Amino acid sequence: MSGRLRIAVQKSGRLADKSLELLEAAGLRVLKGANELLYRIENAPIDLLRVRDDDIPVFVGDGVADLGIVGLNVLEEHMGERAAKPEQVMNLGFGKCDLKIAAPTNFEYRGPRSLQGLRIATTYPHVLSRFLKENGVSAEIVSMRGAVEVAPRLKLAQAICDLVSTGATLEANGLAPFDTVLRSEAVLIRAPRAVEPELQKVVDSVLLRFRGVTASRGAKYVMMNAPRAVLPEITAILPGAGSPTVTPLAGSDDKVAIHAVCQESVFWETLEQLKAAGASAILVLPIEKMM
Ligand code: PRT
Ligand code: ZN
Repeated sequence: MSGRLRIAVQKSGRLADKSLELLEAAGLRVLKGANELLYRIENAPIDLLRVRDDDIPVFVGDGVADLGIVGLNVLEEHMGERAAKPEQVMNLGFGKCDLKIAAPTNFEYRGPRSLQGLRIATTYPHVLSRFLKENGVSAEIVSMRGAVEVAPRLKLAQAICDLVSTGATLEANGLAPFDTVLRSEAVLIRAPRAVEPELQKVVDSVLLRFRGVTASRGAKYVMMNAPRAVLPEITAILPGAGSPTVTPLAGSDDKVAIHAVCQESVFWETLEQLKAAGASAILVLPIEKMM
């Protein structure tokens, strides 16, 4: 292929903007040209193949694209279908939703066995079939293309298996969630065959930068001064930090400066605990890049 790496992304929909934001955050400048199918990356030999999300595992599996950004739900459904399987490389932290079993609110659910012998409507027949099999349940799967939430009202099925994020769609249709079949988010996938050697460097760099972007999201750099004696206590309070950097403070024998990268949110409560433990001059800074 033409010396340029191809990344398949959703053209429009729930993952489209977030995928472009991830690329931009990784320093890849997206040129939105007249060609609707292909966008070019200005500062790297990369083209974005803009397609429907359902086609992304197919293109990446077949090697038409080298990488792809797609919901785990779509990837898992595809895995039941095709011979050429893309490889799942990393979770990307956006597009989170759950594939759930739902039914009219008065349904008495006592675990997957309650689904025995029922008709269940879904757009995810493979994932649902795997879930039923794993739980030793036999039920009839009604495969639909969309609007699954209306199936119980139309007496097409007694239960459904569909994506839920806020739950508003279920509620509006008199349904309630009863079980989780799959927790999903956007994932990066890779073609099963190797790319040209000079493009492998581009792949490595994209992976490294995506890891950096996802790791630095929500991460904070925390600095403070404290007596050396309370160091263990302070380390225990800092959320999701590895071992902090500790440096002596000029003109003080027992006081040190403590610097740490916190992977989780740092709340006011945390700062109050640090202060109570003896820390002073506490600063919390956002992290722009991480590698
Ligand atoms: O056109 P194309 O085929 O590319 O897009 P699409 O219409 O198939 O998919 P799209 O854009 O709707 O979603 C793309 C991906 O976003 C999905 O495959 C999921 O990985 C992820 N995602 C995250 C969601 C949701 N949240 C979500 N809430 N996909 C769909 N929904 C739907 C759900 O199916 C249900 O109809 O939203 C409704 C429920 O939402 P709540 O908030 O009412 O619970
Ligand atoms: Zn789709």
